[in-house]
Amino acid sequence: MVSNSVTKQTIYLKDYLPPAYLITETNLDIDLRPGVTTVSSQLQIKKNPASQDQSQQLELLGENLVLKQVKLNSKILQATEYFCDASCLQIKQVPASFTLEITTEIKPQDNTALTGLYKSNTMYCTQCEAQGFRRITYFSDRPDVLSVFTVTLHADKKDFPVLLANGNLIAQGADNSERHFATWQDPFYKPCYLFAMVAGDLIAVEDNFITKTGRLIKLKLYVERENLDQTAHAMAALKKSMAWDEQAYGREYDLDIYMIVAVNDFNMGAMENKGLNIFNAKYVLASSATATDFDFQNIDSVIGHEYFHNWSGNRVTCRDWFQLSLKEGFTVFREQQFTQYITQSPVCRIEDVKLLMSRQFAEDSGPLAHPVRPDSYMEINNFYTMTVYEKGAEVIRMLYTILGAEKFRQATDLYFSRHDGQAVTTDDFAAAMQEISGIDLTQFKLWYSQAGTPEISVYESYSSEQQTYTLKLAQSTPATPGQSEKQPFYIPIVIGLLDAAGKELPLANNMLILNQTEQTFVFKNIPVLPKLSILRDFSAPVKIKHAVTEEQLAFMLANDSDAFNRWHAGQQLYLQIILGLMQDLQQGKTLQLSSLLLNSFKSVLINRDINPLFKTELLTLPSTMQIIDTVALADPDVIYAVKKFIVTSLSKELRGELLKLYAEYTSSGVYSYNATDVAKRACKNLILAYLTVDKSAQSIALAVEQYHKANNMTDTMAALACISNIDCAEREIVLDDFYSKWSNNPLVINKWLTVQAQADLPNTLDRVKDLMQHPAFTLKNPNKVQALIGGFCIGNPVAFHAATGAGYKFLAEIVLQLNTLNPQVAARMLSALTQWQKFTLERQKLMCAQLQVIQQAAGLSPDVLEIITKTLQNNV
Ligand code: B3K
Ligand code: ZN
Repeated sequence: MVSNSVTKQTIYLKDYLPPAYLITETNLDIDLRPGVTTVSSQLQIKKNPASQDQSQQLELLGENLVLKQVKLNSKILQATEYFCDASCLQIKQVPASFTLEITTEIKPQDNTALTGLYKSNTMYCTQCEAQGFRRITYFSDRPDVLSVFTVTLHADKKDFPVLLANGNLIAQGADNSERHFATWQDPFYKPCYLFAMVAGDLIAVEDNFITKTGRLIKLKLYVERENLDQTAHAMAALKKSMAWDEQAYGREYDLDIYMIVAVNDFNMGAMENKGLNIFNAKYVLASSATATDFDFQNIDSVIGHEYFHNWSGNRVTCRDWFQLSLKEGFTVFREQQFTQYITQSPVCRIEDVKLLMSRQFAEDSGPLAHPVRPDSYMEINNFYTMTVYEKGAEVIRMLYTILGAEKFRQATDLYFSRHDGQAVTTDDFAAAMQEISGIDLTQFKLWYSQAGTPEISVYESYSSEQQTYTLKLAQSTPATPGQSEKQPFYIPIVIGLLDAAGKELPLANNMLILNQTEQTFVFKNIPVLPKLSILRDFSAPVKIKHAVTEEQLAFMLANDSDAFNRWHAGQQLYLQIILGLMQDLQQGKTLQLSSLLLNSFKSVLINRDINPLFKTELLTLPSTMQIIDTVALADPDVIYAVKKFIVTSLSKELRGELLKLYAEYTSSGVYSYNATDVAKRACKNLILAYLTVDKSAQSIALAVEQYHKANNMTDTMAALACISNIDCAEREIVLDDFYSKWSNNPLVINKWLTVQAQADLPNTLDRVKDLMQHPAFTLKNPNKVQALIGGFCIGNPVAFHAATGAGYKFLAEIVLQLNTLNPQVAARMLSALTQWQKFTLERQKLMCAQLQVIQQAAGLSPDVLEIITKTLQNNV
């Protein structure tokens, strides 16, 4: 470990102990002033009867606080009666039950880490999950200490007319002629990570929701005045979410008011604070002029996600941070079900799995692989990962598949009622599932404790004499850091069998449970050699190893009745062809487009029975990241050349059909965000990308025409992205035009930054460097960093992984700057370098050199230090 870095201990799940003291009531008084903010707390504390700890010492956690005073049962403590340092406050001798009053000072205006209490432009706001509350006051900052909070805020009346905290407003008034106060009380016991407060000059859009028992809930969405016209979609999403959670899970909202505040500077998407969600403005603000279809869809998902946390997270919370997936995996699954319900499209599942396959699979096979329930962490913020969220959701989905909808619902009812008001574990969740289903889930729970993506090898045989079809499945899971040996998982594998005409063969049971290393399943009365459709709807987060010919894949792409597997067969087909062409290229052969690919692609393209949104998925090649994950020692330049060859060839061969469909899907009507129009726009814009790949004058004209005619942001951005990939005179003209139209809307300008960062041009890195100097950019705003730096380093793998190593050097410099400003964002950007072992040896060397530059820098945050150390130490 580097000695000059901030050291932080590794915390282990096995060391968990219940808290020695409980804080039953928390009264906070927060006096917001320009120089210093004073936080006075009054805590009712008592010994925890469940704790074995016999000592009478109380330890509270703190960070970046200036302690002014401590009182125990109204008596001021002398410095000798307590110990206080940068990270804790210890009181040596406390009674079994007492009142503690603490006064601390903080400077939110200097807080660029955006955790704890900080300022976003002129507004004060908070982010406490996971461990931000300790940056506000000394506290038992752990999720299993639940308290009733009463919070009084004081601020200048003119600059901060709106003062909000969790729960209900119970008092408000003037402190003097310039300052005012508001007192909020949240009657529900909650851990401090769910505390929130906001003070600002905001305006609220209001609506109501009537619950299933007839209670009237006031809904308030707070935004800056100029954004008032961009709130309708978010409000509608909230109402849809509330209704869905009642119907799908029987969950009713509990407080009388639900507030959402949109904030410009926010480290992630949003936060589920009790009754007062704080949102990244990106997931609230939308109008047809400013937001793409994708933005509208994200708003539905994120609003739903945070709302669903009110039960899966808030009413029933986590015992410790190792249990994070208890609330996140389950809530992502609930959000996925909700999105499926509102869109009714197979594309939902495809999108979820694409994310899992391109990002989580990579994480699971890299140096940072960890179980859904990690065993240890140095910085918990590094564990808000694809594994905890997305694989965690797949684990819940498998339970749903195994139990069936009805039993699953009974089990969640039991879980919610049994653990309401408690801080619990993933074992408690599984216990409810086990009790209702009667299935022993001991082996299933390995999904929580074992990291790595299982690989399932498939072997088939058929006897026409006996009319039996035999399926042999073998599972193995590669070693991951700290886990060299793996036990077999309990895996639900949903299958179908098709005859030669593509018709389903009836099966008594289409869900196989693979729970041994090897298993054989025999199907009787199968009249013909069937075609296997395996892992339907992606019934488990595994990789299937099955030797299938390109012809078979083309057949499944054309015939499988399972939409997901139809898409997956297409992806496998593209992948096999891409891998073959990559070999040809490396052997110096001339590339040739396979007629099978051309014909399969064409038949999907011209098929009138396929919904255009589904068609868009079927016509999209696997992402570069996914191909990198499939091959050993990836060379992104080779992947790029092959993908380019395929897209260019298809575009050339099918230009007539593409142009015809492009015209057909182009609507001249008014913009509306509805399933039919969204589907047509998506397909049309994919076709535009195919058409413009030849960079011809005609193609440029087509994209420029779309850019100028567009009456919505989806079409505008799609056209801009195509033009921005071409080095032509029109490029700068439209980019300037876009900037001048939208320079006053930071969210829209972020799209402009991304489109340039993702450009398929040789000088993109220079452009990104220039844009960092542009007034539209600042490293202090996470959305801007994500848009420009993330857009390049994560969203443009070919340019980032340029053989010169310039992209790596660029990222290392940025990570070091961000390390001091905002460690969470620094760690997130660093993820682009963590997959170094997947690339060519030359690139590996260049990436490692930059990882070492970071490692040797002074003052690394625990966030960056943990990732750097594991990335360099763990050979996979
Ligand atoms: N629970 C928050 C994430 C907090 C991240 C802290 N680093 C948002 C969500 O998952 O709903
Ligand atoms: Zn969440």
